[in-house]
Amino acid sequence: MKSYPHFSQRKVIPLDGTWDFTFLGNVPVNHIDISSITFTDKMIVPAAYDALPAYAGKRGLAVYRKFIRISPGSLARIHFEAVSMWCQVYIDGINCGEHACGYSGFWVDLPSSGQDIRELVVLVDNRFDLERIPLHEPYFDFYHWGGIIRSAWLHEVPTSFIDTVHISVLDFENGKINVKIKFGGEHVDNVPLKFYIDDKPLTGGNYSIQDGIVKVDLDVPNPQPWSIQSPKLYQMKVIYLEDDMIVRFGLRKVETSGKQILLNGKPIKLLGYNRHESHPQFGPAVPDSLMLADLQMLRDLGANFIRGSHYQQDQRFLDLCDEMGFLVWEEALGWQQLPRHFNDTNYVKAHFAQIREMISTSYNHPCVIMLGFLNEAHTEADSAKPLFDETIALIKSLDPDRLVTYATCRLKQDICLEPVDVVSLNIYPGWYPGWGETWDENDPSRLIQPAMHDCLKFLEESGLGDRPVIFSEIGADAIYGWHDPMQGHWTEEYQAKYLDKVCEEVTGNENISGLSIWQFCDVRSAPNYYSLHRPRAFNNKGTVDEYRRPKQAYGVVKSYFSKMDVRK
Ligand code: ADA
Repeated sequence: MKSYPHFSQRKVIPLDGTWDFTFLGNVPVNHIDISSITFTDKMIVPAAYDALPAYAGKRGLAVYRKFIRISPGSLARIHFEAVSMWCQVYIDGINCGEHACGYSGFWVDLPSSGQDIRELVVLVDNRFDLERIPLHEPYFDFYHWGGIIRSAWLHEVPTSFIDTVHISVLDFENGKINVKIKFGGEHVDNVPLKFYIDDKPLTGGNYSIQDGIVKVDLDVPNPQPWSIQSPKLYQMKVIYLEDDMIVRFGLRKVETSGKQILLNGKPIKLLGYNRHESHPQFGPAVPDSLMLADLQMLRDLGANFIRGSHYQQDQRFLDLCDEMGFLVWEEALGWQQLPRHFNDTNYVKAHFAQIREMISTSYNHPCVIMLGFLNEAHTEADSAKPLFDETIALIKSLDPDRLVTYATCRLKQDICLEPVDVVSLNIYPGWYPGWGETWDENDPSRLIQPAMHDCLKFLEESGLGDRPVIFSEIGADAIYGWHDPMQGHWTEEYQAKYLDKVCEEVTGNENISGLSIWQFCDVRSAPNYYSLHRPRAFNNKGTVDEYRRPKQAYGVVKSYFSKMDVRK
């Protein structure tokens, strides 16, 4: 499934499929002689090589090769939708660039050549290396895979070409939009452009370029809003001589009013789940059909909201959310970052780069209503505040029509919350200690609702009660198929009881604007000592297991969410 943008004139060739492959293992990246590599295997793109039994658990340097045909003398660039965790791209032995964030899309420009058959080699590394790959840490509670895990595309472009088309909705009811086109390649002062909506001509003319950008206000004919129950989407095609780009957008507005989140001017309660991109067979490189199956289950549960934890989402998934009417919180890669990160220039540079990539890549999705970052970072630390303030300011400047938030698990010590639009709380009363449980406890789920009330009271008293609050993570592990009369931790019964209390509170309390249960499905976690808390080295808090088999809690959540009818 080709995610947007699409192209009707530009020559775009898919690079998915079989590549030559070899796994070099634990070798230094800066002493690789590309010309002397022997390719001993094959690999599929997209795929995570370490999700395949032959390379399961292996960490090291892998090398991919594919011979590609590029029209002699033409300019070409490759769009990698995601390579995990680090890569370096070579064409005919020439280093064309590298990238280090396993879930973020990026482009690599290729030098032109008189040859038509070109040798494309990609070094891919899934080892942890804070110098080269500062955004990935081995302590995160999800597995870090290796490979060209999302699709790659070869684009042949003219000397001056369309780089991005971003659509901002100025007035969703009357269909007023602003189209911002960024150009790449040779500098030009003005450009002839034609605009089409759903293939019908809208307007055209010569436009002067300011700082490589053209901005045009346009009116969408007979505008219909995008909503959960009626997710109306439009295609905008921009033609620039022999180049073009087709993006898809929806007319919708998201804002807050006091404690409420409004979609198209109406209050909405967000009810749903955190979802990792993960499956035992595929790792993070899940097929389209699994994405659809997950969304069909979430729709069956009555959910309208998905937090894409904890990294940039697959564009195919966001396209499906646009089409099926889901609201999404997308966030940049992060998990409990520490002061050593906040004070590390290398880390901070990579952090802002991935924020920019995320915003540019997902800009046109109506489903994305909230942007987050740095999940559960140590926001009690003084050194966190400047980074959080700067990050929130950057997001607001680049993407002013979306809500900004981050998930905190340290509310009472958090010093960074002031600028957020929505307060998002990750709490685990009744599961992890620290919420008033006692050793002779026989039902820690009794602690859940008091803890939620305590958070709300704290927010009121600390001046943060003036905006929406959502519980962005709350849940309990259950081993699929484990039933026990004691109904203690790890049983399906305890998880069902736990989520019954969570959903009862959220659906019955008008001061709570949303919930994303942790989590939709069980996912593979880090294979280190942390696994002592992770039976099977999985995070088992899924309402379905890793094969999407429903646990007892599924029926409980479905009964509450469906009663709220938040998909109407
Ligand atoms: C944190 C974290 C999640 C997961 C969860 C858990 O809230 O954000 O990724 O690790 O805890 O299951 O403990």
